[in-house]
Amino acid sequence: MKSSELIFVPAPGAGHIVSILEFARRMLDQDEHLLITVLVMKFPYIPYSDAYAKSLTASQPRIQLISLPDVDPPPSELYTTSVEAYIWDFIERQVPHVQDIVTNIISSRSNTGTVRVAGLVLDLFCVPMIDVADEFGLPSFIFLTCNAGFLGLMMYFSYNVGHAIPEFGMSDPELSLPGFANPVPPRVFPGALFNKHGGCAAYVNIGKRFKDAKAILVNTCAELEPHAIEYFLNDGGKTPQVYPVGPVLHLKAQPNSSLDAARWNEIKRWLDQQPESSVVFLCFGSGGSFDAPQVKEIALGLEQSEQKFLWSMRVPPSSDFKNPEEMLPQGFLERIQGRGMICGWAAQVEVLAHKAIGGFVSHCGWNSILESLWHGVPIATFPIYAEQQLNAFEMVKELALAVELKMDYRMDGDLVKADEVARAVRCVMQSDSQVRKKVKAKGELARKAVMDGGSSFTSLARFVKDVVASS
Ligand code: UPG
Repeated sequence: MKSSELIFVPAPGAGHIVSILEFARRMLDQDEHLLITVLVMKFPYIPYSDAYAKSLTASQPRIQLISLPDVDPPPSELYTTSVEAYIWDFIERQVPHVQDIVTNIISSRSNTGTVRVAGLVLDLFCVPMIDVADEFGLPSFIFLTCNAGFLGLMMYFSYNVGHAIPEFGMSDPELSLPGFANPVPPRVFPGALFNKHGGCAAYVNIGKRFKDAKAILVNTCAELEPHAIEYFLNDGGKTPQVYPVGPVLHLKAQPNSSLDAARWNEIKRWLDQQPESSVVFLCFGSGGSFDAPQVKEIALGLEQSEQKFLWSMRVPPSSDFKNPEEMLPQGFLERIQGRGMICGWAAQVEVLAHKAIGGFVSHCGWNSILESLWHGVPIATFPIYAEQQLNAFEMVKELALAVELKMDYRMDGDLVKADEVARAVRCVMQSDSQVRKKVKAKGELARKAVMDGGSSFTSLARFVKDVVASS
């Protein structure tokens, strides 16, 4: 019997690479004849992508990693004016290399005659590579590391936006987006949509290519986003075939060079001594950080809340501070001794699994949301960038699965005050709240979805069968 091979192209960054590679592993579990080749790119601002990819695939003989050659990066000023525009430009520079590698793979497989290349599985940022697949008559599949709500935004661009790049304004009227039950106010749109230096164009151009994929795999489950999934499965063929396959989570924390092992052991010992559900965890993703005035307000809010806390904090890339503790209010560390702990990079999935954690102040990256649901820990929303404001809106308004701290925070100019932080922290830590009950129930359903016979498990099995059958 011939084997089928899929070529995966993940985008760099913990939030993207970990879930797509975990998804690759789950696909292999479904079919012993399947092979996967992963093309890994070195992104200038995320040095650990390579190491992540290696460690995540080390024990998988049926996954082969190929490093894409270095390319001249886009000008660094572009990263300052729009991260999304920079990534879009960077990915487009990879296309000729992906084309060469796919050509080599196809010709070497046709020489042996035992393996058939079945398609490309692309991160959302890698949609320009749909052209490479088209050239070889191969199907492209998008593995969406975000949720079905975000798919709604992308499909809105796929179907409603013509050649000219639209302009969005914060005070524009609410929009009806595919998959959302409520109209969506532009103030919760991804910040890139308001960026006139290529950010909006990058997002819209990504969205416009979604309709060209053969299928879209979404890191969610029907139980979690019922309205959106129902919409996409029954929209009369407007959207490519959607497979909800999540939650795809890697439940073991990844080794990270920023993790201070000694400090981490100290924190674990401290957590072990705390009563059940008594500590609020604050963490803002692989890239989230705040300026000093915002750090001060969060610190004062934590003091006011009188809750125990573990706070993972980082210095903003452009700041003069060397150490995040320098940004804290005077005397804070002494005052919170025994009640609060500060760390840099945290082993987040381990923290959320710890019985002492009772609430999570999160930037609302989709992986963080899934991890917290998985462990039944309610979130207070504090989105920072990317599509996090939209995720916060979905969690608070659409699904009633989170406490609103902020849904529309923007780094440039907003300041969330200490009393708002204190209120949301107290609220998310309430032991008998409706939100906590709902989160626990949804978390259970999400776990069942990926078990043998569950909705996402079945959807993944169907995808593997469809891919193998059509190759
Ligand atoms: N993490 C840690 N320790 C930390 C910080 C993060 O282990 O101190 C882990 C966390 O457990 C999670 C991942 O890193 O697995 C972070 O993923 P996510 O919560 O999705 O946040 P980002 O890293 O910010 O992810 C990017 C985007 C986000 C988007 C996500 C998926 O910023 O908005 O939803 O990618 O596409």
